[in-house]
Amino acid sequence: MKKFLTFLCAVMPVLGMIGSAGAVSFQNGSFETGDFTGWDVITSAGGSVSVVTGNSGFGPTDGTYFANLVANSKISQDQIWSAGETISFDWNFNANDYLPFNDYSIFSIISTNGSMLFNYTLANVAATGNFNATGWNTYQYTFATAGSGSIGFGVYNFGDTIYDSQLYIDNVGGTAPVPEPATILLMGSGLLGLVGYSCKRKKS
Ligand SMILES: [Ca+2]
Ligand SMILES: [Ca+2]
Repeated sequence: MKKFLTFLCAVMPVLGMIGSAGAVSFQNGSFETGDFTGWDVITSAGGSVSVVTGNSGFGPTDGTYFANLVANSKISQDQIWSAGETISFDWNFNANDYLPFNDYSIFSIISTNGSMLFNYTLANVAATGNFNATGWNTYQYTFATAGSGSIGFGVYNFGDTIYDSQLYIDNVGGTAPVPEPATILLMGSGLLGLVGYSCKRKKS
């Protein structure tokens, strides 16, 4: 038993380090507080946001609530991420307009230094169809390099300021990177070294 405890003492700090290399952790990523606690909200030109239990026949994909973004509005959170980390979210674009008024919705990542790292159109009226909804989809994004910045979702009017389209968001979260074989090897040899060290100390 004592030996096992000694082993645990040696291993725990290393296990701690594995998880602390900068990981995305969304606050209130499923909007289950019933409001936008943890989120930054920006609205312009008739835009509005709300947290709802249902809209236009759609319910949440996780829990009781989801975010409802209308017209010109955006929600975001500042995060720190590590290379190989994946974030995931559910989205549903409800096009409440007709072409050529090509309202659109985006997923964006803006670096802390202000540069746009990723700006992706989730859907627009052209792709969805006049007055159509995409239904719920899941989108995943994996960071190639470590960094920090603002991760956000937005919906925008195009060509007019009426017939406001909507973007629904739910179940926003991140998963830790899967260690590469080389990393596992390194960690393994590190653990062996630590165990060896604790054994040596016991003998002397
Ligand atoms: Ca939810
Ligand atoms: Ca519109």
